[in-house]
Amino acid sequence: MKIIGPGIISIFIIAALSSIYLNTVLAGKNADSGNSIKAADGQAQTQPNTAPNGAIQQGDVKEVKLQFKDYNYYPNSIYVKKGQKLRLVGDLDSGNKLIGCYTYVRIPSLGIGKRLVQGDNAIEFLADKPGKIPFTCGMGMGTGEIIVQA
Ligand SMILES: [Cu+2]
Repeated sequence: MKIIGPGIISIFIIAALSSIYLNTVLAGKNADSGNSIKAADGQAQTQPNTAPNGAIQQGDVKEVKLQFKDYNYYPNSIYVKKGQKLRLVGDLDSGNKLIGCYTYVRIPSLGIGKRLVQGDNAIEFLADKPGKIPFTCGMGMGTGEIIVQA
């Protein structure tokens, strides 16, 4: 035990030091590159890509900012791929923010009706079958559709 003991301790020290070293190297890498983040579980996460229509695609979640423009929702045709989660985030702050009953979004075929408020301004659901999903504002003047592509 007197011979083995110090040996085991040194192995522990080496392991601990190399772990600290690796963490430092990885952290340094993350600070430099904006494209890839190594998560704690070792899985790479991709930064969101901004599409021309302002939609953000991130993993299997598509995030779309929902605004008010020309007396309707903007965008009012929202494309999502089957199997993706769609996260509609209501704009409540900008010059094109949702106003009045447009802050209440109804998606009848999904049984969704929600008032978007500060701190709780998103609607998220899984687009699990292809087709068109109509949505309206609280009073039905504003309309749009979510097109789920196969
Ligand atoms: Cu309305």
